[in-house]
Amino acid sequence: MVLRHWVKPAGLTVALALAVLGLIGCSDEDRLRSSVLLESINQGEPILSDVFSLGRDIEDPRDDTVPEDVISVVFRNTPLDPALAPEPNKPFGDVVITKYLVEFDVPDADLASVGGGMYLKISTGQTAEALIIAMRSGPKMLPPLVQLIGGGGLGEISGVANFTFWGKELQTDEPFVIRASLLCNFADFADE
Ligand SMILES: [Ca+2]
Ligand SMILES: [Ca+2]
Repeated sequence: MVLRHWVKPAGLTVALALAVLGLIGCSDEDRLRSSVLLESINQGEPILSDVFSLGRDIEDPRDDTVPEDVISVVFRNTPLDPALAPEPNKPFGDVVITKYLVEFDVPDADLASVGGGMYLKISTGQTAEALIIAMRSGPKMLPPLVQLIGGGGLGEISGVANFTFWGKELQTDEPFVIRASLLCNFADFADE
């Protein structure tokens, strides 16, 4: 029975090479009905996390902020068995991403993870994009990131952001997990 073998927890994994565009791997058990891939994350670019922004008016301190980092994630839902040929919005093969977590691996910095619920439906054969918060402002107000403020982009701290997305197939509730990693550079990057 196809439904029984649709997907297994952690059966689908995706990894992005650090700072390398695109997909480098994904497990594909041929008995699975659909393959859910993280097609791109932050357009394949490292996250450039500005620890302080002068805002729209660089002269006026009243709109200065410690910004959150919001990035784009694009998932693709591909039917693995062409004979099955499920169609969008038909009973089978649609998936939904329901939760995500970002954990940071940054030398000499213990940065709080970020995550929460989300709802992104990806119909079979389709792609779908969501914007997620990859980094909150709070950790930027604490050492060591706060010490980068005013550095003019010279001081920089680099690490890795590890993403986990949890999802399920809508009709069967079969769960899956997708993981990816991306370089993340923190600095007081120049403001326009
Ligand atoms: Ca300003
Ligand atoms: Ca800045």
